[in-house]
Amino acid sequence: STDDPGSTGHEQVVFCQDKQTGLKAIIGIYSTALGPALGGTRFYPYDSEEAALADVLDLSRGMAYKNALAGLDLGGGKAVIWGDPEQIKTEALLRAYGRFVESLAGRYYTACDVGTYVADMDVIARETRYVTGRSVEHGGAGDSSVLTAWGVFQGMRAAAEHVWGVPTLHGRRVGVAGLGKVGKYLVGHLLDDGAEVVATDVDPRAMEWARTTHPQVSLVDDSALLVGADIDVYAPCALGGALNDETVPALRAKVVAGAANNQLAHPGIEKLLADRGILYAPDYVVNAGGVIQVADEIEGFNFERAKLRATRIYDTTREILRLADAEGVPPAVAADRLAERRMAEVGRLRTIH
Ligand code: NAI
Ligand code: K
Repeated sequence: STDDPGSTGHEQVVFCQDKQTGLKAIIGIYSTALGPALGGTRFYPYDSEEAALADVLDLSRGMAYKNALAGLDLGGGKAVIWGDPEQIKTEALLRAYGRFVESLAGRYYTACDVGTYVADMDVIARETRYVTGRSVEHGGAGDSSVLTAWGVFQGMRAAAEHVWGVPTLHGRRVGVAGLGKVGKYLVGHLLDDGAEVVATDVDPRAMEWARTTHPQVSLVDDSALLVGADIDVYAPCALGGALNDETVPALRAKVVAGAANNQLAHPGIEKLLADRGILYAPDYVVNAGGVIQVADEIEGFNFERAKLRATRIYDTTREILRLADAEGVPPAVAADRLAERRMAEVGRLRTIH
């Protein structure tokens, strides 16, 4: 139940209001067992305060699991600003929000999410130190899709090894749905590795990008065609819910590994995938390269160090797939267990209650 934040396991939920600027925000800290809570700020016109609260509780919990498995010394948090960014986002509102983040004295670090951008983080940074995802000019990590794509590729290699015995996509047909910031980089890594790439995007400009920069990529008109195509690996890199009651039965791939958040449309889909003999590399495990990239800013951004950390997504994915086999559970369940284990073990050292 979200009526009582105490019942959801969150450490702290902070409601922020600034009448002058119209700011209404909720900061959710699920866990600081591993370190300060890190997670982005979503700026969204929720229908109600209840909807905003439900989202922040859910997202902050998800970040705790993602950061734990990314091997970061960071806990999980997230924030939502309730309102239409087109209507109310101003310098003053973002700075008022930054002061609330500062008031938590480092228990929560923010970053970009839906509706917030690098430029917004630069504004927030004028009021607080506890912000990542800033522009390169301001000491930031810049575009996080670079290491997101690299990490997805590493997770995909681990899944390929689990199924075919070798950690490469060489000679495999990989279907990439969504040629956005992440999908574009992913296509490059796949081609470098010797994979055959089939791709699609709803945006004609993205299709044109593929046609002109990578003529060897086969293009299909929509993602339904990609799902039904003769592919070995399916990489959802567009929106959430790619794995649902329609797509899973139609899927011909043996492996699913992609960047999109919340790929499983509802609980139970992980079981449906397992029943069909499809190996699903959990989204939040393989797409952690982005948070790894922005988290590195806290230490002073170093691309090579961050890339090395994102490369370890290969090892983590491997471990999760082994654990899933050993415990007879879908990989999504094994991932949750591994994250919970790390939070409990390290949290105990830190005597957090
Ligand atoms: P983006 O917005 O740059 O790219 C998404 C692409 O998907 C766009 O080109 C869009 O036209 C296309 N698309 C939308 N609906 C589609 C459909 N039905 N079929 C085919 N293509 C469709 O987003 P970005 O940054 O590349 O992120 C992709 C996914 O990865 C998102 O779910 C995002 O939440 C997730 N993600 C991104 C991270 C990052 O660092 N950028 C980090 C972790 C997750
Ligand atoms: K907790």
